Amino acid sequence: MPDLTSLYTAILNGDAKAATAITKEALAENADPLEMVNRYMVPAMSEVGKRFECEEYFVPELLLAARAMKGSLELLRPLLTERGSEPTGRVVIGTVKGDLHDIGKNLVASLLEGGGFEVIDLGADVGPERFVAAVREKNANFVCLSALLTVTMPSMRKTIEALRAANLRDRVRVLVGGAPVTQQWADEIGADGFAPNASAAVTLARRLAAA
Ligand code: B1M
Repeated sequence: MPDLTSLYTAILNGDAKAATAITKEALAENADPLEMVNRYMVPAMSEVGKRFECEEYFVPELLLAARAMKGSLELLRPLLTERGSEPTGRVVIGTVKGDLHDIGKNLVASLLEGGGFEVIDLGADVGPERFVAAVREKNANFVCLSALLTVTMPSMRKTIEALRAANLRDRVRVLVGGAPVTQQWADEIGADGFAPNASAAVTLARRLAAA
């Protein structure tokens, strides 16, 4: 694995052009895409968050870093989603209502695809009624909810309640995740599981699919 500190720095600086070039180079040198994500790209976004918190960075810097991260992820996506032919399960995924953060959710979606799941990605700012409609239409057996803001976490509970009201709750496993989400929160809102990161989400979904 080449030293990709420059990828970390490019994302931190919001330099999408450099991030894309470094990603291409690394892939040409057979770097492991998942290791690139976990060792360099996710830590860069965490540092962006820390700088935002201490007012060293503001929303424009967040947007630039997100653009750089997304550009690199787009190149890695085909490698992260490679899988065999038989789907392990069908997942409806989305970031909950009021929340526009979609980078982590996209990563979870890619790894789930790579882990053998068929994934229906509803995007960000998804209301409970859209999750309900998608589960019904697509006959999904998993729902993955992402939230990055503490103020949007209650939308997770509302989505679970909406699934219950539509008599779909027993048909699906609901998994939750996102930076402010915890196992305790998952238990409190009646979710079936919590995953702290994308790889853990795949492990959990596979375990539940096999149960
Ligand atoms: Co925002 N933002 N943001 N932001 N942003 C955070 C989340 C924040 C923690 C920054 C901070 O203060 N340190 C803070 C939230 C504070 C809080 O609620 N406690 C915050 C804020 C305040 C805001 C705004 C309100 C800022 C403003 O406008 N004043 C605003 C809100 C907009 C809205 O959503 N309505 C806002 C906007 C934005 C941007 C649009 C500029 C941009 C998002 C761009 C995009 O996503 N397209 C942005 C960014 C980039 C961030 C930070 C810096 C990085 C998020 C990220 O992409 N991380 C973030 C700081 C941080 O998280 N430390 C921050 C990388 C990503 C790979 O990690 O998303 O955690 P993450 O996903 C992980 C796991 O959490 C897990 O797996 C993923 C991969 O391992 N996971 C799941 C995620 N979803 C899962 C679902 C699952 C399982 C696992 O299902 C089973």
